[in-house]
Amino acid sequence: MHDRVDDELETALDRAAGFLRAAERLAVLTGAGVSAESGVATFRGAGGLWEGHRVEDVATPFAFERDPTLVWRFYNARRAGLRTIRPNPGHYALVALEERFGPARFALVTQNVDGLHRRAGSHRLIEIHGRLLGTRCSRCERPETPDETAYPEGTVPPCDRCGAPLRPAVVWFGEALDADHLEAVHDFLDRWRSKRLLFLAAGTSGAVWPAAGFVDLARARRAETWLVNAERADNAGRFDHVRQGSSGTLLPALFRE
Ligand code: BJW
Ligand code: ZN
Repeated sequence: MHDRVDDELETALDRAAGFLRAAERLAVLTGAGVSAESGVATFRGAGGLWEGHRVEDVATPFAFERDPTLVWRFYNARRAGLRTIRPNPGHYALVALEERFGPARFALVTQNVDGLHRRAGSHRLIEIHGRLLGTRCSRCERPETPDETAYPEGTVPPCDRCGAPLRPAVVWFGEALDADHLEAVHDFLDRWRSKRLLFLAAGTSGAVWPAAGFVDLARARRAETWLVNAERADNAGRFDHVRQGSSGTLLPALFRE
């Protein structure tokens, strides 16, 4: 027999499935929580520190200028951690949604740099905070290259063109997001404005901008907005519907047929 909590969840699941059936376009924003069940550490909340440093202290251009070996140590450890992890049911649910909506009516905007969405099979993907397994020059225009290297402790790789320190191809605090990425987000939201839009955010604390404000862009286009997150996100009040729980369980369940 179902208890009250089960019934409430069932009602929410039915409502979400109803919204999804009615939607004609789907924009999804994901954050670190979606990869938590794959074993990737989140940035904030429990376990959000790395060797006592806040992410705001190691993920900035100033930190890299001040102590590039410390910053590389942080990224080497995270690169090494990627070797043993796999996408989880939350990632695969988003692949299924992309297949269902088709490439033109689906966009997955991720703040995650771990590459798990791509490994799961998502194609319509905008990686707004870059890639952990990419390297670029901190000074010149040397193009980003795929790079899985975890560099030896205490070393900083030099650019083969200009000799300046290479850096991970991620977006740090105080750095502008790639203009092409922001344009792609706006283009998707503006395309077929007459078609009903659903905006779904999952596994993100809503603490980091501009991603935390994408829900407002969607609302301005009369989207129905949903948030699936383990804890109350900073921007939860901006969503029409908020479901608390794990994305690995709720994404496959909420949007089942
Ligand atoms: C689960 C779960 C499970 C757990 N299931 N859920 C406006 C107002 C105030 C400040 C600003 C503003 N505009 C810009 C700023 C400054 C700044 C900012 O936002 N600061 C805030 C801290 C206040 N933003 C920037 O600097 C951005 N740049 C910019 O705006 O440039 C403007 C500019 C223009 C022109 C010239 C120059 C500049 C850049 C932001 C870059 C963020 N980079 C990082 C690091 C990437 C590289 C790396 O990985 O090392 O991106 S920071 C870090 O936070 C990372 C993440 O992508 C990002 C977001 O975190 P996320 O994904 O939300 O993770 P968490 O850990 O915060 O939350 C996880 C959630 O999951 C939790 O809530 C859990 O409950 C939940 N969860 N398990 C479901 N199983
Ligand atoms: Zn260079």
